[in-house]
Amino acid sequence: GIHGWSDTKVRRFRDDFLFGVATSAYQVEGAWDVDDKGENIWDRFLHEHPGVIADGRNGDVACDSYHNYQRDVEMLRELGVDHYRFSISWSRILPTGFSNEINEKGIEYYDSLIDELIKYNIEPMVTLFHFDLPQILQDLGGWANPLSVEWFEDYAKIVFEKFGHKVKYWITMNQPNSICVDGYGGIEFAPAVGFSGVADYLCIKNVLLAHAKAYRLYQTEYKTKYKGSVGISLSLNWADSVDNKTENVESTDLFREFSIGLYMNPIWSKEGDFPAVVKKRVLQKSIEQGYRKSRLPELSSEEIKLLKGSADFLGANHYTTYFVKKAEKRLPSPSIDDDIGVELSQPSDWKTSQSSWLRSAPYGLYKMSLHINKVYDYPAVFITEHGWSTTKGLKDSSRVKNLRNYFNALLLAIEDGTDVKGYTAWSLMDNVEWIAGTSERFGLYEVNFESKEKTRKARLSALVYKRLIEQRIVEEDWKPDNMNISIT
Ligand code: PNW
Repeated sequence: GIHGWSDTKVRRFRDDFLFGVATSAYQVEGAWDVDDKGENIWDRFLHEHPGVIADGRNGDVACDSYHNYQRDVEMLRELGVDHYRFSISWSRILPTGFSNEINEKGIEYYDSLIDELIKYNIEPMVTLFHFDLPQILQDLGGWANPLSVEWFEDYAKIVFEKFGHKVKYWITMNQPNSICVDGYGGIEFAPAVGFSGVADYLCIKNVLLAHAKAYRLYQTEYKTKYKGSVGISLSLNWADSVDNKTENVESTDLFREFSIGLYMNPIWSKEGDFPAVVKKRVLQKSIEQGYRKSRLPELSSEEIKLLKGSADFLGANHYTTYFVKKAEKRLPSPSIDDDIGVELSQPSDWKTSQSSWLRSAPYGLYKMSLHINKVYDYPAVFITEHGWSTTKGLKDSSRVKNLRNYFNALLLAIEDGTDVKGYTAWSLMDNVEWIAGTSERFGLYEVNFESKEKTRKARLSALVYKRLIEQRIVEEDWKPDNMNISIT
């Protein structure tokens, strides 16, 4: 049943529930051209268009984690986390994008990081792809080229060969919707193709197939030996109708099919394939627009089979909730926005963060969980990202409040049957927030980007998270001031 939000029961995270923090390669490593690393699409995009970055700071140096990984692991030990989610930079280990040339210095870096984690009993959770495609592969069309599926499989094979014996948790892709809808549909995300309604759909198909190929590769060649799990991280924000007008309720259903179903159905639905309503809608619009067939490419029956069941867990990146309303104006077409035909908003009384798209709505995590359970029959879930942005400063009470409220929602979701294995906070530390540069800070640790050493300092939220991991409850009389911990 659904619980009230005001009961006083103390809920607790199971002892085997895993707590961690996350980062990604481009956002923290720096050393963009050090030790033979190849150029990737974020290097190229921000070098060519420095003006798009809010504060002008790109990932050339970032947190310099390439040289500071021991300090990073020290912070993980301070926090007492069970796992660390980081990503491997494809072009750091394969400078040509292809597997013909392996950069041993790149391999050494990840080896050292992984060994340091294992030394302190911290489980590495490795993302294979977090937005940073080798530029040379982009020049060949990137994820719009169906051959990208093979390129990714080759890359995954190298990674599994090199690190498979040490890593038990794998994530193939981070947020296909960001990769495709933002990067191929839009222009504010590398590679900034800007061909919405066409390139985004080609990309989604190939990214999902590449994921599935890597999953099958692990299953056939490594699973028996190494016994790890392989999942994919999807952007799973919740969406509710702005009111109960039929047209808005229907638009909300459609929006969920395009933002959740499009990525989940091929892997987790009984029938497999893209959602029928999405296929129908894009086909109809495409024909009206004079295309010979749907702009959304089909999945063949083999592809449907390959994708179905191709994940050991669902990596859920959850940040916020939106209200949905049927679009009043005609949107530019073709585009995925026009195919969906909605307007999104957030109520003004939801607490704001430093990011325009991010307001606090903890109930949305709860409702998202119920939705996933109902539609996909209680899949195993790992929260692979959840976070909050602020400005500089160590007293991040808004992050602490957001964290605490979402943990209460998560505990309710678990009580109602959601199979959540763990939680991963975004992020361990401030980093390069794509085109927001360092103007939006997501870190539990603050990074001083002006300093040569990129000094890290614990924020209040780091101490609160540490305490929560120890206690495994969200304390009843919790307030930053009466927690008996202080920041210096
Ligand atoms: C994620 N939204 O992106 C990415 O995986 C991280 O690399 C990024 O730093 C982090 O979240 C914070 O932005 C998102 O609009 C971007 O809901 C946008 C949304 C969610 C996640």
